Amino acid sequence: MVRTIPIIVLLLCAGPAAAHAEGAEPAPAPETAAAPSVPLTPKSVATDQNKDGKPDQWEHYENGVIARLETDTNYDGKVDEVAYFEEKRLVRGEKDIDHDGKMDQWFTY
Ligand SMILES: [Ca+2]
Ligand SMILES: [Ca+2]
Repeated sequence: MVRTIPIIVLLLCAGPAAAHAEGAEPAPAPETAAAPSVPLTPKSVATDQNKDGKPDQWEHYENGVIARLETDTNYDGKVDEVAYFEEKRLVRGEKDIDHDGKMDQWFTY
């Protein structure tokens, strides 16, 4: 599942380049002065931090901005740390210290 993400990103990146490469005519000048450059940010990104083939960190984005970061700190497949962001700033967090699946520590920043 993790492995599909880089491929998707790759395809997204390859899109405009490929179109440009096969274009018979030069790229048309932008009709509107400044087309807004929309960052190609996925809704979520899973990362395998300990390289065991299973994701253990998940970044969740809203409107292209990080909103939540979930981490499986003991690599048992369950999220035991969640960090919440507002406008890219860490505002609060939760922690499952004894890894029983229930959060038992809460932080505000
Ligand atoms: Ca892992
Ligand atoms: Ca865990």
